[in-house]
Amino acid sequence: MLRTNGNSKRNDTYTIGESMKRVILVLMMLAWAGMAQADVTYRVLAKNFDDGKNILTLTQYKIDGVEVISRYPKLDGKYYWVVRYTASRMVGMSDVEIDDLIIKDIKGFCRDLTISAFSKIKIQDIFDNHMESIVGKTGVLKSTKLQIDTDGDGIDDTEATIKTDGTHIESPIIISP
Ligand SMILES: [Ca+2]
Repeated sequence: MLRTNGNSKRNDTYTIGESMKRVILVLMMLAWAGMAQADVTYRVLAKNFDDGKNILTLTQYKIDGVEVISRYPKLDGKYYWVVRYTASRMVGMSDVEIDDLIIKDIKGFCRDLTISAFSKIKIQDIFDNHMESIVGKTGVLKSTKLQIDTDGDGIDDTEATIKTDGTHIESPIIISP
């Protein structure tokens, strides 16, 4: 049927092209949203000297696109975090090794920020949604067991079942060969 109508065929092709474009656009938006909303990014803003003794790196961090606020005054309107390096930590290193050392430290802080952001949301979720049945639960522990070394040879040989009233029952630990 399409073959007999050139216009119809062209319209179908056009429609498929448009919906493909829409799918690609949606995928790109999802990818962008994913990148912008669930990550920690860093940008090294500057290197500096501390009274000629230490090298400082000034690094800006963002969690989900939101700047991480620090106690330092802003640099060009940006918050930054400082790491200090002494010569002794960098002596003998190549330029690449020095870069790697600094980036490793920065990524360590990114890791801390990720864990902290994750924990903050997760703990709230657990508290709000996964502890419905804990309040009101009751139970009892009548005794508990201790493993002790009665002859002082460094190997526990006796198990004591102890109670809150000061009584206990001892039984030997059978060590299987
Ligand atoms: Ca023993």
